[in-house]
Amino acid sequence: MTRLMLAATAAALLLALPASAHVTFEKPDAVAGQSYKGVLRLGHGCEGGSPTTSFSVEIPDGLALVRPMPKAGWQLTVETAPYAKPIGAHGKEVTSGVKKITWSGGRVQDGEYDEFIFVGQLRDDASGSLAFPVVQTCEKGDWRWVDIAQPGQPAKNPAPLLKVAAAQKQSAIRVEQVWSRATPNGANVGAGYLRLTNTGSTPDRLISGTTDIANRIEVHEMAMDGSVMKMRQLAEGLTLQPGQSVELKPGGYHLMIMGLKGPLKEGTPFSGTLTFEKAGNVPVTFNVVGMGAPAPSGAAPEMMDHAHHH
Ligand SMILES: [Cu+2]
Repeated sequence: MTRLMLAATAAALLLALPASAHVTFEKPDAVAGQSYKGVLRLGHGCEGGSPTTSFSVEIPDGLALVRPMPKAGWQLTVETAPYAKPIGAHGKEVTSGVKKITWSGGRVQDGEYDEFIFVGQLRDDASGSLAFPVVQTCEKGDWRWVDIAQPGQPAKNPAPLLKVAAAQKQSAIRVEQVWSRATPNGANVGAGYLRLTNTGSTPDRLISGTTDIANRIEVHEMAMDGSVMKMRQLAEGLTLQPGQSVELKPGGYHLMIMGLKGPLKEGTPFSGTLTFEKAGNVPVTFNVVGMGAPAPSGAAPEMMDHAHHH
């Protein structure tokens, strides 16, 4: 047979299969880092209408902590293997888990429909299409749903695919009490204050900021220079340890709003963006209090007054 004839035969076989031929997931979309219930749908027997007597599925690395659902009338067996990397569960490190599930000894007639179910946890870094190769064994013959489509070449017997979307990144940095003071006409700098809390499990760093109403936002600290309190830019940014809460307040850490394009006016809030090493860009809105007004209630009390000289 020529290669062309083989291809034509394969195409004819594909066309001969009913539309529900493939083994597929009831829910083929999932989100990284979330739990997933996989329902694999079996729609037909093997060639010649032979009834299905065994169904096995391989679990890809992207899905961990897998537990299969038993089926009445079927014997359940699992194969476990070490994970490429451990995964945390209930405060413990889990280093191995289910890599293959087989339901056997049951019977699904060709004209019947059945489901094979498991649950698991998608890893945080799972992405793209995860393939779950399935072998469907019948009284006569089997179907191996193990093929992966290549560019320009559809899979003949496709493995069930689960499309995993990246997790929506939730910022670990909590920003509260964002405020500033009105500035006199002609002033080219202002100050910004707020409370930052790192609710995550890794350190992060406030590096800088931007706002439409000025050239840039810097992170400053007040420090003793001999007997004189002076401020200076934190070139490395302000580090926030996990669980740490830091007040940026008059007399302490503060944001320096550099190159004001106009005066800051009491009662006219302005928006900006703070840039963190890990949390990325976090939008903020500064409420502007009067020039001589005390810190807004809830904000940190002032430790001392200081003038900014830039
Ligand atoms: Cu400053």
